[in-house]
Amino acid sequence: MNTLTGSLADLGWHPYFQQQISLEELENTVPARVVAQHRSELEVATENGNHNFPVTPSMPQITVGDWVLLDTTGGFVRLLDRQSCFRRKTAGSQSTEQLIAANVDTAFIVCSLNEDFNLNRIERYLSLIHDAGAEPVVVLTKKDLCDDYEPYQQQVQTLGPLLSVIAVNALEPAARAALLPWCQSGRTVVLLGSSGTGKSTLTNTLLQEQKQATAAIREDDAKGRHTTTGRSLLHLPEGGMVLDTPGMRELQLVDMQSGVLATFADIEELAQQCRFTDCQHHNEPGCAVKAAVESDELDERRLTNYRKLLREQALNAASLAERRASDKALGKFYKRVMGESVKNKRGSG
Ligand SMILES: Nc1nc2c(ncn2[C@@H]2O[C@H](COP(=O)(O)OP(=O)(O)O)[C@@H](O)[C@H]2O)c(=O)[nH]1
Ligand SMILES: [Mg+2]
Ligand SMILES: [Zn+2]
Repeated sequence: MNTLTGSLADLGWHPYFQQQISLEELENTVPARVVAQHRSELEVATENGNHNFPVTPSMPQITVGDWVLLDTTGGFVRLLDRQSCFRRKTAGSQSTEQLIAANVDTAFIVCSLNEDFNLNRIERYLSLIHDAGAEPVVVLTKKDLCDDYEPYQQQVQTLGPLLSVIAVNALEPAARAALLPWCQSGRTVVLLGSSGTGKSTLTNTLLQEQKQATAAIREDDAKGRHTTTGRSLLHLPEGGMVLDTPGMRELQLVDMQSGVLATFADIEELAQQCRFTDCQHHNEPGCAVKAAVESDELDERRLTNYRKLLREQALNAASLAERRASDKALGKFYKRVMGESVKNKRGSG
């Protein structure tokens, strides 16, 4: 195995990816990181600079942050297994899942210290991040517009004793200093959060450059406008990479029971002490979860949200499975019809 060069490592190349490459591939292919999605092309970064290659129907679903192998002419060879992957159910009733980003080390949950502040929403993002396999950091923005931010910070901290919670003014260089530990060389960060919370502002502060368009907030409803459209991985001066995302209005969880359970590990632990192993924590005798709510050890809001997110992900997982099954059946049908038409052509020809 060859040693990691500085620039590949800078792009986020880890032994995890190196291990997936055969000796033959090592000689005949080039690793490339997907840094942007254009209309019908993917932009990749390699040790020898960036270039684009076209997306074809035979390719697997590829997203920003993915590692791919290219042949010597720059053609797609294969997608490498992901170390982490962010997915969500697409907006609307259609049961399809969308990949948001891959191979991300840290996700900043960006939430402003105004009307946007919402513990339920933070728990939703935590579930997504735990499921993806990344480390969450809660970044509370607009500290300068908040009279007393500490109570908010403490509320977020109740979601997990080990959770990093940082309050910043995203417009100030101090925000950059506070977030630098997660932005070192070879690390990849994604910014998640509602529109108008300051993700693009933070990105610019981290880049020390006004690269991302930001929106002035409408004072009346504390909501920003959608200004970030494309998604691309940007290089930070420190060597890390950052992905700004547009606000996702409807962040539906999909098939991520493990993410929800990890986010609510405290409830899972309490549930171990319930008298019945299948306790639903409603009115069963000997319910340790209900007892914790009554003694104020557990926030009732948290229990309610835990139930809601579990239900939602189960529902979405089921509709997605149904969709996958019907896609598969449709695929088989097409294959059969196509096969028959080929046979017919042969027969008539
Ligand atoms: N005062 C103040 N304004 C902020 C802060 N963070 C963001 N903003 C403003 O909030 C608006 C929305 O920010 P933007 O970065 O576009 O949000 P995004 O939709 O999450 O990318 C912009 O006008 C920013 O200048 C902050 O910490 N303090
Ligand atoms: Mg933005
Ligand atoms: Zn119980």
